[in-house]
Amino acid sequence: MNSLFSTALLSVLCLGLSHQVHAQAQATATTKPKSEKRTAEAKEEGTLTTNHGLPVADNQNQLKAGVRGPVLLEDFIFREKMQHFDHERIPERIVHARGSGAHGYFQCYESQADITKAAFLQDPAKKTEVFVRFSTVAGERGSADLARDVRGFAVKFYTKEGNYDLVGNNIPVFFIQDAMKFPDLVHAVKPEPHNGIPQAASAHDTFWDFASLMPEINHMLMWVMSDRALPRSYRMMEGFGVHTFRLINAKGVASFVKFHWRPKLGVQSVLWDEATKINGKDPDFHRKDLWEAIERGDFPEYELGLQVIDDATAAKLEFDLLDPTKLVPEEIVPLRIVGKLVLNRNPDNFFAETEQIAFLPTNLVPGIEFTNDPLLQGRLFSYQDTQLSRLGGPNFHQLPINQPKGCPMGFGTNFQRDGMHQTMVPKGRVAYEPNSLDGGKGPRENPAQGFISAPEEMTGPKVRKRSETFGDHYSQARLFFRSQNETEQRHIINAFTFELSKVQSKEVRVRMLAHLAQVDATLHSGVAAGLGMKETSETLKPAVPAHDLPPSPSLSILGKAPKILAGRKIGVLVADGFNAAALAALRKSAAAEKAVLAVISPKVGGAKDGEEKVVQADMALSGAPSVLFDAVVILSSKESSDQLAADKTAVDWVSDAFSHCKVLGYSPDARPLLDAAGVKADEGTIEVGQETGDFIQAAKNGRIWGREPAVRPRG
Ligand code: HDD
Repeated sequence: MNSLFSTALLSVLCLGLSHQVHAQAQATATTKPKSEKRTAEAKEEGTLTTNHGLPVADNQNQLKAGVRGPVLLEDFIFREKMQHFDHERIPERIVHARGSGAHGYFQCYESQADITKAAFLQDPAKKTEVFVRFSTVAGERGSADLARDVRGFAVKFYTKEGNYDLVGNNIPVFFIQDAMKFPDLVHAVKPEPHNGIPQAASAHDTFWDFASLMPEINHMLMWVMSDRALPRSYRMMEGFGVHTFRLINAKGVASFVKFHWRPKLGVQSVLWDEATKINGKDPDFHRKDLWEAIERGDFPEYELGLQVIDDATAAKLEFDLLDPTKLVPEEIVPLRIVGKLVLNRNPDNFFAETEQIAFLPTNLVPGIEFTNDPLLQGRLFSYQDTQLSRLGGPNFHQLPINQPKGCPMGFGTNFQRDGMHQTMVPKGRVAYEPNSLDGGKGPRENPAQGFISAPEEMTGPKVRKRSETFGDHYSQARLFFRSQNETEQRHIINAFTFELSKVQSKEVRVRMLAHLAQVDATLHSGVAAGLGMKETSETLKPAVPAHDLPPSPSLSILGKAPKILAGRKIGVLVADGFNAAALAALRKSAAAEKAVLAVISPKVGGAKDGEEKVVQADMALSGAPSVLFDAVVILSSKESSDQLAADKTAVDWVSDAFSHCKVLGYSPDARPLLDAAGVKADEGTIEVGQETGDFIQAAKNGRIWGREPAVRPRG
């Protein structure tokens, strides 16, 4: 029987199965009764129904005129099911469409009453529930995690004074200074409208055209071209409130504040070449990493740091605190660490929670206020507005994930009524205030506890104008670039070169080079050389030329990388005849360091150790490229190493690990594979047997950056 015929016959047989057979099969597979004496009521309990409660007898077949006849329009059970399905999707977020969320809590270390009256920052014994959503910005909902992009870091605190949302990013500055330009920025970076290309990428003409015409973007460009835009994990990423906010204490004293999240695991990034490969082999890399860490009880933690700035210090800063393209160096205002955020529970349902959560920068609590930052001021309108179309009306606060569940008053203790998707049933005849008919039982305003905006003086003419104090677009870009070490600077140069190489308009490339020349001569010459462009870039005469600021070491990721393996992943490639004792020793050391170890073998069924015992693999070689791991080990016999040396997938596994500067452990017999992969001995290539100490120590120190210029000069 040929295979086409047998498949066809099989499907006919399957279609012929009666619904009873299906129902029986399902009962055995999923709902096997615990006791033979299953009662009629118990069966009723598990009965599948329509949305209106009608029990469904057959969930396999439409209603037809004869078993081989057409479907009847009257099949309301089918129509209801299909209609619900047809409407399952809601509009994706215009930005930050792709995200991943988690529940957890926030706890302050001590009362912050001296600077703010916010209730969730007062009592160290109190845990405040939170939901956090991490996201990429430009890509659509189905795009890949490792795009070169900013990451969203949005935290909803369910406080007893209502929800407080800190809707931040993993980069402390922004592309533009005024929200008026936000739609233009997003249109420029999103896929080009005529052909919808490219997805989740800034490397195209419209983004760089816009960038080259907006000098205020230059500081942010340094960050997005740096490895900050390629996080290793959401667990290893900083977060920032970006804008300057105001804190107000109970006495009414106000100070400026910048919010920072610091990951306990330190900041870590991947290389651009790794990012592009991860996107292909494991596009959910970040989402899976977060989910799996929480599932195994390895709860991501971040500390909340505040840069508190009094008015006198603010007046001395040489830039305007209201300008969101500027940061306050930590060397000038150090962080005050005030509490921790722990993510300890995965969502039960992605759509209901991660997709339907609505963050609003207007969700404030007494003790925290806005400033006049013109980017923030525009956000105050945009988020509430976008939820109306995304979540279908003004009652999105009633969705369980958006309800202010920390607040004893609950939601809806006011006289707002009706609207699409109203799920409450307000009682009584009174829906207004003041009134004399509710007997004083209805809600009333409360000046003692309610939110009162700090009485800030407002003066000035009505103007559409940018403040001159926002005029310096290059000094902090230069500060960032010059605060990076040589490796980090090389990565920035390579990123600009890659992105601008994808730009077809030469005029745009020339304009961008002119900006880079203002930022730093090495940056400019590196990118110009990478592009092979000799055009002069001397033409730009900025209104405020860059001036030198003292470097800020805290801006370098590598400068402050912790020497730990916690939360990192070691990939061990095992092939037949490998040394079982070495694997056991590696497992033990990895566990001691709180690292995760994954065994990879040519086949997922596993490999035989030297004693012929089969050890199961966690992943097969073809689905587990070395880019998924932070450090790698190869354990094999001489014979299996010879075989792998002729297998391109295995050779790539090793040569990628080497050229991505990873620490590489190997059993002596694995040498032929290493040679085939072009591995040259250095301090990061380490023999592993029962003794694993040197390998672990080297892996804790991080990548072997000294390798990079020779093996991967273009990134
Ligand atoms: Fe925004 C979503 C962060 C500027 C308009 N933004 C959104 C999310 C984050 C940020 C993390 C995703 C929230 C979630 O997970 O649901 N946005 C920022 C930061 C900004 C910023 C840190 C600058 C400092 N955003 C910004 C401006 C505007 C918007 C200037 C418009 C005036 N942002 C939106 C939006 C989104 C959004 C269109 C899309 C989905 C949503 O709001 O709920 O309204």
